Amino acid sequence: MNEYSLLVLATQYSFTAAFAAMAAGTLYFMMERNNLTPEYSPVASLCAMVSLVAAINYFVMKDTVGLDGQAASLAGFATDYRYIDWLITTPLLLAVLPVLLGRSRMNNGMMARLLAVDVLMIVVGYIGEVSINRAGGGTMTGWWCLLISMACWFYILYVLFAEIGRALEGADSYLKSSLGFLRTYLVISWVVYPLGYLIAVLDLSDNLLIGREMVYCIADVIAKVGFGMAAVSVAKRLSAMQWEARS
Ligand code: RET
Repeated sequence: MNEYSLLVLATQYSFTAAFAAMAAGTLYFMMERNNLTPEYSPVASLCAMVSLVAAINYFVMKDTVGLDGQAASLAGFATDYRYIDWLITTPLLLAVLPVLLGRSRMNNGMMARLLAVDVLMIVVGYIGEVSINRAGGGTMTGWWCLLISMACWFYILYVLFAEIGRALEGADSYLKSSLGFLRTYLVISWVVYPLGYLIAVLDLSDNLLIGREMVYCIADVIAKVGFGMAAVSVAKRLSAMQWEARS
């Protein structure tokens, strides 16, 4: 039981690394905010909020996982922290796309529906994960929650691709291609999360459950700081286009 494991050690350190990346991201987004027009500055504000919330959560999480290469230390980690983080950050991340799309192109409560369904997806996923953790393996509740949460995820995909796709018809070609890129980035970077849940509900090996935490740390940086950097660079270009059109 007291066996030293490199996988455990790397996973433990990945929490500290993710904390540092989120903190650096926050500083970057706050500074970039000054380079945007008022219409697009919320993009940088949203990204800074996302990385700040994550930095705070990682600051707390890193102190609960230990740094000793012992699986027993990592076992004390509460997945609940992750869900608290996702509950706050995923709606903020999703809100970036409608802001870039522009108020005039948004339709009947697109933003509100996106955010509500996203929150439902995370809350239901949390209920499932808690039931799995309590039972120490897959449960019926866990499977039902997966099903409902996946349905929410598909609804989000529908809004991102069908509705935003329609809203982009006739839009400027740069806006079309950059939003197309950002939504694809978002979808791909979010796929990791339901896969991590599957590892728990299928009750796969302990090493996979440990590795899952390291993958989540990396995925979080890609989905938050990486996505934010791409979104801010789009917002900068759109801001420059606005300035040019005005001068
Ligand atoms: C759950 C439960 C199982 C089904 C699905 C899920 C989706 C989770 C997602 C999380 C995204 C998190 C991000 C965090 C950091 O930036 C809740 C695991 C579909 C999509 C992007």
